Amino acid sequence: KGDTRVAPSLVRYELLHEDASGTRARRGRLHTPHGPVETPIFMPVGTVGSVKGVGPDDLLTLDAQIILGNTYHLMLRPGDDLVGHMGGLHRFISWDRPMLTDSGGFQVFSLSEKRKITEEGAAFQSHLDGRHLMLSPERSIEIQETLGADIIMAFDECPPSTESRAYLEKSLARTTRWLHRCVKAWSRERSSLFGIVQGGLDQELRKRHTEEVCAVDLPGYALGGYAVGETPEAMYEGVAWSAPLLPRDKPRYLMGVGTPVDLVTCVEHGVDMFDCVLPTRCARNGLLFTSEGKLVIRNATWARDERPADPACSCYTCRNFSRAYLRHLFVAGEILAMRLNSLHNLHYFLTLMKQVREAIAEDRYAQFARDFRERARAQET
Ligand code: PRF
Ligand code: ZN
Repeated sequence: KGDTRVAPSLVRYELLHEDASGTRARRGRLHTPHGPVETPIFMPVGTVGSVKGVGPDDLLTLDAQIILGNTYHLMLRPGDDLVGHMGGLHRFISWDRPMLTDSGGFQVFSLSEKRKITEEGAAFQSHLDGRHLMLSPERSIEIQETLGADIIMAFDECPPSTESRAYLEKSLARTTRWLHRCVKAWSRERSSLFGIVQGGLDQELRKRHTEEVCAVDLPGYALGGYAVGETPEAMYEGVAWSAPLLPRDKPRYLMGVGTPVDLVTCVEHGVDMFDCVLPTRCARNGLLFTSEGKLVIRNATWARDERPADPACSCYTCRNFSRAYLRHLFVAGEILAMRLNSLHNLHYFLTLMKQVREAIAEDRYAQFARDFRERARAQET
């Protein structure tokens, strides 16, 4: 346990209701210094300090409750010292609702060409200008505290599942030592630290690491190491098995997930928080999530279609524009296409989570999830 200081946690999870229809789904509320977050929640990703294509005013209209930023990107550009100088990330990007930052380890491994991991941390070359840099547990916490997010993440390694068992064991033990270093470096002044459980799909490794991470009393815990190339079924099985190992009275965050069906299914297993670039990235590629399935807006089929992208949607895009216009904007490469598509997709994800919360509150989540998956399957064919 190490640190025995009694400090009031800045982020506090209130478990409001557990679904009584036979799932592990939970309704909760996360109290943060920038206000409450109703869970289960989807967090739009604002990697470099902007949710791509939409502004803070749009996010308020969409009723986004919390957004995510990335240590890795922001330390490279514009730099954490600059953001600190400008009064912190909230002030810099003009967002006064809750924010979470990821620790950077995962991004070093997915984005940086040359990187080397040691006990000290991760040495890497910037993917922007090739600068040699270092990210350690202490440095990651320092950067995240300078950025000033409400929730900050422990510095972890997410090893590829193709690594040997010997390597995975070594990596997990090191991630645990890194967690203890993060806890020691954490000032507890403004940001609340969440631990991250790794262990891939191996039940024994996952269980052991869960115990090591949860032995540290933290305001929340995350499941890392999922959605990194395994099939959705393998991920669901892993989450179904490992989410219940996390403490019931703390929020559970499944990192980097996922599709609408992923969200609905993992909520069923007791996950409270999600983040993913899917809605915004797909929007920029002209792929819209709708109540009728996925819609490829560039298709010539829509050239003269007067209907909105999703007739069942009440977002700004669907209330005002036809498929024909959205297709035209996309084909013409207009910037507005990205914004309108992003507004719609984010509205879809956020509204889905609102429906999820209502279904849990009304003890009908099992049926809700079954119906949702059934509809999704029918739309795929
Ligand atoms: N660790 C961290 N961030 C992450 C992941 C992880 O394992 C993932 C895996 N899906 C996404 N983002 N720190
Ligand atoms: Zn819409």
